[in-house]
Amino acid sequence: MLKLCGFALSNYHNKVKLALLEKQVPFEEVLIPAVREEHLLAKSPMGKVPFIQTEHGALAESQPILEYIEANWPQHPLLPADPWAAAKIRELTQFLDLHLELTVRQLYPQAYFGYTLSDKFIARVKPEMEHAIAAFKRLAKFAPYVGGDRFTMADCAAYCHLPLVGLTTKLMYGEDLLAAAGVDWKGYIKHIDANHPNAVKVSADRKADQARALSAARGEAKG
Ligand SMILES: N[C@@H](CCC(=O)N[C@@H](CS)C(=O)NCC(=O)O)C(=O)O
Repeated sequence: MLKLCGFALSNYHNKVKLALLEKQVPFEEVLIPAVREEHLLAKSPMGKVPFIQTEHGALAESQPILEYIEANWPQHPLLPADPWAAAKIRELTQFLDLHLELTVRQLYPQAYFGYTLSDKFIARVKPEMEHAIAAFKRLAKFAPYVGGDRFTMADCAAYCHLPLVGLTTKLMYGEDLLAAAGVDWKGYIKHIDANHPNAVKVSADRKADQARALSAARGEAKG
């Protein structure tokens, strides 16, 4: 059986977990707090979660993992059948990971893990965030799903990343930059929660893991 390895606080772990649950792919969740040891680095060379273990071997990076799952288990598709429509969903999914999440991630060390970033650095990230959010608004549909009228892999990413963008910018700039740009991400999350019990489960597992993961990370920050 496929194994999903990582920890429940991770938005990328949860992106894959939500996809597996929505597609009803049987899997075992193997909770590991970090990827440091050699045998784990052999499976996820950047030391990141999630990675999956399959009959063929290990695979890291959430997006190729989602693509593999979609190709191998076509039931409950997370991509439209039409190649152009599918490419647009992939574009949005990559946009969420690469531009929104990776940009806001630069702020996590101070927002959540007890590190101090320079004021100059924090100020520099703000226009990067605003630029990415303005661009995201041009792509996202929220009709009612992020890519249109169906739940897709873009929702797996959006459901896990958008709250982090909103909450982190609120913590760091005193203002939720997503909401300030007119993105009703809270309404979106409510809609997903109301219609996708699997998402509610992913969130509940994340909340349960929060205390453990944050205290471990803060311990590391103090050295
Ligand atoms: N591009 C990766 C990003 C994964 C990622 O950043 N994972 C974080 C948790 S959300 C992680 O493993 N952080 C621990 C570390 O970097 O040591 C993916 O899509 O899977």
